[in-house]
This record gives sequence, structure tokens and C-alpha cells, in this order.
Amino acid sequence: MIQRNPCIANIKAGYLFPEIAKRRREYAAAHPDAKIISLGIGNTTEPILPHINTGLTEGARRLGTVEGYSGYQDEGILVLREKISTVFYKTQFAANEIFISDGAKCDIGRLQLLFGAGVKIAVQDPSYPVYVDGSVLTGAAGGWTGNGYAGISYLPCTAENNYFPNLDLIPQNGLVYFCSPNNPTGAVANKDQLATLVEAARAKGSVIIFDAAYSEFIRDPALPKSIYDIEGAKQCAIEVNSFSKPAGFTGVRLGWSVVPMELKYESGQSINADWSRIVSTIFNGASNIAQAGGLAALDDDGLKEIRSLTDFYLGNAKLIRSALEKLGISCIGGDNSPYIWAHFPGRDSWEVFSQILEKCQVVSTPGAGFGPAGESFIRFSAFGHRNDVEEACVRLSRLK
Ligand code: PL4
Repeated sequence: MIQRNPCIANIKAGYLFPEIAKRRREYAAAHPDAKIISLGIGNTTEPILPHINTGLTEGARRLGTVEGYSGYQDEGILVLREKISTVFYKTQFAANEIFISDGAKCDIGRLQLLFGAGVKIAVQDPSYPVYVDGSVLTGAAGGWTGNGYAGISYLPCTAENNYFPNLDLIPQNGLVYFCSPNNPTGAVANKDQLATLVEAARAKGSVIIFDAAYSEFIRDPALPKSIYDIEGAKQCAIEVNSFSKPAGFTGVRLGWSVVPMELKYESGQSINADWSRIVSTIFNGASNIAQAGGLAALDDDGLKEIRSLTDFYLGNAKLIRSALEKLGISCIGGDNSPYIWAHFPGRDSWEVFSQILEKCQVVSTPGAGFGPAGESFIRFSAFGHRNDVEEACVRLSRLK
């Protein structure tokens, strides 16, 4: 009989977000009258705004015409790639350095094909689980040790280091996943910090995969929205980004990755050329309708809508953070990011998750699901309808 891929056996049962959804379903089944509010999974709730939505519907309409029809567009529609370079990177990238995807998570999963199972991995701890789980699935990390996966360098991000890790822990010739604004802590690295990250990666011959999925939530103009705001990053970093959160495209599916021409392996070969080969081999491009919506999102009216949608979620974040702080719970995040990271010292985070669900009928995300340093924290997501968030804030006072 065919054998199971041993890497799958290495992965802990249950990916974090389906596990939370399962616990919510179980609670709902046992309490059919409960009106549960989710501040758990970071899933957008508000309708796509009119200008961007017209981009999507127009894209669909054009497909029904001879002049407007288009088929496969493997690496993405050229004008969208050019527009992304203009809007986000001050035109510093050519279209062939920008690859349109069906979302940041999908590219995070595929990017490891560039480096193979032997590559050493470092992640911020806590971090978005896909970096670690994806590494286990490709064989770059081993089995669960009881406190993390074998072969992963966890870089703790705690209050003591102001949520920016000790870069001495970055492996030689490895892959470093870095997310800013950070999921789950909501912390945003400043320019000096990112400059030290780039310097450390270059000194160690490592590549950074910089996840900027929440960059449009940054309001402080001094904070960098892209790793390419930093000198030298083109030689050591790939950036992934997404329309999911800023444009409400979590269900539409559209993102991009930047793989600069300057980025090379030790052998001097081009990482961009390999990524192009991988994308054209195992990915057939994002939906042309989604890309039409993406184009609309990046013109003047679309960018205003992105601002207004992200402002709305940041408004939710402010309410949640202030409700928690009124209870004396220490928090970070929520000001330049849609996540609030709340500390419950000495407590087991799954146990706090259950307590919040039972006392408040509010779903959150236990910090331990994001890595060992997430223990005793809870992540609250600001994605929700305003009346639900207001109601959740009232109910959270039951935690007193
Ligand atoms: C639940 C740092 C959320 N089922 O939509 P994408 O693929 O363009 O982007 C996904 C993504 C990428 N990078 C970061 C993210 O936080 C996310 C989305 N994360 C969350 O609650 O942490 C949604 C999670 C979804 C998932 O597994 O991604």
C-alpha cells in the first residue's frame, strides 16, 4: 500500500483556526440560545465598498464580451503588477518582480519550494501558524517536542524585548519569517529595527519572508509599511501581501509576492527565475475577476475605500482595547493593526479562551496557538460588525 507522507504525521492534529471554529460549534450546540460573537479568526465582515465592488462586477461583465474576454494570466495581469509597484513601492520594481497570487497564505505555502526541506527556519514567537505548519509539511521542520517543533528557531517576542526579537538567534543560511504589523501581537517594527533585521539576514546569508498583510492598517507615518523601505532589503527579502484585509477580499482571494531580481542563492542563481518557474508550473494565476477588483482598489477612489474600511476596523480595535484596559488587562496592538494582544499572566491561554466563551459568549484566539511565547495571552480580532463589537465589549466586563 502507498505510504503516508511522514511530514504529515509530524504535524500536530488540528490547525488552530478550524480548532477554534470546532470549539465554537460545540459551545453553540450545548447552548442553542447563546448569541456568540466572534473576535477570534481574523475574517473580514464588512461588505466590499462600492467602487471596488464595481471593479469586480465590471471584470465579470467584460468576460462575457469578445473584446473584454481573457484567459490564463499565470503571473498576473500586467497593469495590476505595474500598479502595485507604483502604489506600494514607488515604482522601484519591474512588473516581472511582482507575482499576483490568490492570497498571501497560499504564497507562504508555495515559497518554501524555493529552498527545499533542508533549509533552517526561524519564526517570530508568537507568529501566524502557517509559517511553522507549512515548514513541517515541507519537511523543513520535524515533529512536535511538547514546546514547539524540532528544527525551528523560535525568536521570542515579549514585553521584555518590546516585541522585537533577538536577531542573534537567526540561523546561518536560513529562512526567516517576519510579520509586521504582527499577527498576533499587533506590534509594528520601526525603521531602525527593520534595518537591523536586514543587516542580520545579510550577514548570515539568510532570506527574510516579510509578511506585510496588515500594512494598510499602519497609521503612524514614521512606521515602515514594506521591508523595501529599508536599504539592502532587495538582496535578502521576499515580501508577501494581500488584498484580503484592506479591501475585504478574504473570500475573493487576491494577493501578491515581490521577488526582487537582486535576490540570489549562494550559487549566484536567480531566486526570481526559480519563483517564476514554480508559479508557472504549479499555479495558474488568480481569478481575472479578482484582479479587476484589485485594479479598482488601487486607483484613487479605491484607495479612499481601503482607508475607510481599515479605519472602521481600527475603530473596533480601539473599542476592544479600551474595554480590556478598563478591566486592568494589559494589552498591546490595535493602534496600527487589527489585533489586540491581551496578557493574562500565569494563566493557560486555552483555559482563558474557554472562560471568555463561557462567561461572555465571545470567541477569541488563545495565544498558545501562535507559539510557545503566546502562552498566557489572548488575541482579540477587530474584524466584526460595530454593534457586535460594542456588545462584546459590554460582555467582556463580566471578566472582572
Ligand atoms: C484564517 C499574517 C487570519 N483561514 O487571505 P490571505 O491568504 O491573503 O492572507 C492570510 C494571512 C496572511 N498573513 C497573515 C495573516 O494573519 C493572514 C490571515 N490570518 C488570522 O486570524 O490570523 C485568518 C486566519 C485563515 C488562515 O488560516 O489564514
